[in-house]
Amino acid sequence: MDKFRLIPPQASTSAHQIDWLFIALVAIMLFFLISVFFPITWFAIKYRSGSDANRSNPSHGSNLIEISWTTLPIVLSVALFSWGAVAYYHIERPPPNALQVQIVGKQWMWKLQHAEGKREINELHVPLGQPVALTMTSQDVIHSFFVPAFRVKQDVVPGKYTSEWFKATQLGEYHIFCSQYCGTDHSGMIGRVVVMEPVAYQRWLTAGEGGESIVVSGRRLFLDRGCSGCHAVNSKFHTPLLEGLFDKPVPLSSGEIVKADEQYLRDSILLPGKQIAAGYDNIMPSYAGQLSEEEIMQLIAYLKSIGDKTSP
Ligand code: HEC
Ligand SMILES: [Cu+2]
Repeated sequence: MDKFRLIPPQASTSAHQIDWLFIALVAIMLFFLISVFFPITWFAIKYRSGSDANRSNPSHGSNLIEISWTTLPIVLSVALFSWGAVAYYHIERPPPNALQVQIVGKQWMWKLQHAEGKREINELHVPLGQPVALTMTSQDVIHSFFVPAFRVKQDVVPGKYTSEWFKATQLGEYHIFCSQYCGTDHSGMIGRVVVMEPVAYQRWLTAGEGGESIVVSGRRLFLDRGCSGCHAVNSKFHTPLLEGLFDKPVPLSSGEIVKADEQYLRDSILLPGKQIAAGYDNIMPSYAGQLSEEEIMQLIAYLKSIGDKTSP
């Protein structure tokens, strides 16, 4: 890891894709750099003031040149756009069977929790050859989760969930950087990804103080923080049931219809007055400042887990 190299190791499925795109961009740029700057230099010398170059019969335009320098860049840029769009589509959409890891960035460390409950700081253990999806947020300023060897980099923004995913293809340890300047110790906000054999990963995951899974922690919070008292069939308040809610369309009192994604659930808990479910009163208290980012993620994981059940 300490020797000098131009390109980081290619340790994930998207690494080759990104590198080829990058190499193609550099090659095209070099081609145009050479084909423009060599002639400029050559003509500047040939037609310098006082030289006896032949200046009779200057060119007054050429359709061939006009057409080709219009169409060639169009074809090239559309091709590059399509290539980039395909790569982006691939990078932005985790496969459905991906392992879930929750990440909270803060000045100046990464706090991570695996779905099974295992927690880590500045380290991320993952199994070889399995897709891993990260859901990330920040509890203070904007950070960015960057693993050069996997070619993934994504801003981590307070008040918002962002995600990225990768599938590691090589055993080993790789750098994690924060790639968004975030204050005094930004440069110390580094860590490592450890790619393990799946069997070793399972052993690691279940070793030591296992703790409870994220969904179980979320369920405990749901009971302890009084959510369950209101959001129940026999509640004394008129409240929506949360079973079957996740990923479904929700009609709002404003007439809008939004999808109950993670961001919607988050806002419902912290800013209940922002989007009111149609047919209900704005009586839900805000939990802003009362739950840590980790706890909010756990609650959401719980709401997602009961989200599969069909609506009552
Ligand atoms: C005082 C009763 C009360 C408590 C306590 C309460 N809620 Fe609510 N909640 C409501 C009501 C009423 C609504 C519907 C109005 C609205 O959208 O704000 C609602 C809406 C929601 C929604 C959006 C539901 C939808 O169908 O769009 C979510 C998600 C939610 N609550 C989660 C929670 C969680 C998680 C907790 C605990 C941290 C909690 N609530 C605590 C009363 C409550
Ligand atoms: Cu940072």
